Amino acid sequence: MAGTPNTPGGDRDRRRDGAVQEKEREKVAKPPKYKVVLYNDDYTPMEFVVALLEQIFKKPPVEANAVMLKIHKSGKGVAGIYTLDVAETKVANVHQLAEKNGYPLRAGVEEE
Ligand code: TYC
Repeated sequence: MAGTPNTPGGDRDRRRDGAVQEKEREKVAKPPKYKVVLYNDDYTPMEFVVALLEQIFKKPPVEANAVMLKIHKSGKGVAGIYTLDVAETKVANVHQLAEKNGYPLRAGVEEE
C-alpha cells in the first residue's frame, strides 16, 4: 500500500539515499509468483475438476465450482498462485491424478 509507513515502496524509502534504498528494496522484494492454469477439455467430468480444485488447490466447494465453470466457459482459468517450485508440483499433481483416472485434463504454469 503506497504511503503507508514502513511498507516496502512506501514514503519511508523515498527519504533514503539511492544505495540504501536499493539495498532495502532488494531485502524486502517478494519472490515472483506463478499462476497454475487449468485448461478445458471435452472429456474430464465437471465433478472431477471440482474435487481436484478442492483437494490439490484447497478451494472451498463454492469457489471450486466457480473456477471449474469459468474454465468450462472460457477455455482456461487460474487454480492458484504460488512460488515456482510449488506451482510446478501442483501441475504434476494435476497430471498424475488426471492420468490415474483416465482423463485428459491439462495444467500449466504462467508468470503472474
Ligand atoms: N468441459 C468439461 C465437461 O463439459 C468440464 C471441464 C471443466 C473440463 C474444466 C476441464 O479444466 C476443465 N465435462
